[in-house]
Amino acid sequence: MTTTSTPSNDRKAFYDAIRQQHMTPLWEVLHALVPQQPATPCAAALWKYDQVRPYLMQAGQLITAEEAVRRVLILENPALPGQSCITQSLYAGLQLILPGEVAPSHRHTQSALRFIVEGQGAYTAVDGERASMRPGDFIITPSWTWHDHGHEGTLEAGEPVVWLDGLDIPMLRFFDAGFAENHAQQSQPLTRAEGTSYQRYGANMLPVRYDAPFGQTSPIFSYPYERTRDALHALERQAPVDDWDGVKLRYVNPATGGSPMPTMATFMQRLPAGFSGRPYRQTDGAVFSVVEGDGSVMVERDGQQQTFDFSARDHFVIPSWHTARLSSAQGCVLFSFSDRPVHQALGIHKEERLS
Ligand code: 1HN
Repeated sequence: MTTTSTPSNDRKAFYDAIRQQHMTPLWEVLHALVPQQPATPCAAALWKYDQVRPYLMQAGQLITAEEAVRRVLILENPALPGQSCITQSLYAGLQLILPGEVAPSHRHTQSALRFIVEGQGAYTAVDGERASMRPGDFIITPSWTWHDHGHEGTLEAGEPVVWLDGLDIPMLRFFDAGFAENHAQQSQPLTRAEGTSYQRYGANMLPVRYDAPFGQTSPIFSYPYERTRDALHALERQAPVDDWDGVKLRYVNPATGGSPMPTMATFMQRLPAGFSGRPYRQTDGAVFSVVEGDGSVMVERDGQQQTFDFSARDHFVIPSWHTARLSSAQGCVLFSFSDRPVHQALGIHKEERLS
């Protein structure tokens, strides 16, 4: 933490004396503790998929999913090395599963989201029900639910499957509220047919005696891309396009209208061809996965400006209170997630739409 001035020798002697009592003077750190505006240590960053993918495949040669438990390359914020986080509150990583593999069953209090980046043939099982993974699908692992992943393809005919993991790990670490345990079996027993949850909760209807199987978390744990994509494309043709966001929808917990998980909000947006967005900033740092098409994002803070050109399967992070401006010549679709529900629950969320 920076101090505003260099303390005199008698003050320094005083600070040394009170340090023995585990005390420290507030006036040396007050400005840093209560900044005039968010002063995140995070940096904006971009991971190009064509540079990342060869390393993921190399990881596939070096270690099995079973040995690794989860074969993931963490997307570490370049300004926070060694902290396993992409923002101060969020974790992100790219996970690989190969044909025939199983990532063993476990559960933890951290909530997780999966956003499928490439490949066919893999599934995740959550609380006794499987969900097949297809590119663009958004899948949830609610807090404290058993989950394992697998790939049903064969080595000859199967393809690698890669997804983005987003977890609230840094938040649970901050609150010292993390618990975890392993399942006795590699793959948990299945108790429901695939699709049961979607039929129960995903048809704009709910069971008459709604039972909130995952507490505050959405009872739908797989949101297939096809429906989202159709909605975005139809809205682009039929409805006004927002000058900042293009066509942007948020995923919901159908039982509450709130975010799918208590700690993380998720979004999908379409930037039409020729879109040149206006600048905005928000307190919730956001992680993006590029689903289709290409574009660019201009990110600025304290007069420092960077432009990232992105294409399908690239990932980028826009930290808190960085001004962002999205554009796309050919059109694109972007998935994103952030810690917005926590800001909103605390009454501290702030957003500015600039001109
Ligand atoms: C985890 O359980 C998964 O289930 C992925 O796929 C990433 C990172 C840290 C802790 C648990 C998964 C994780 C994780």
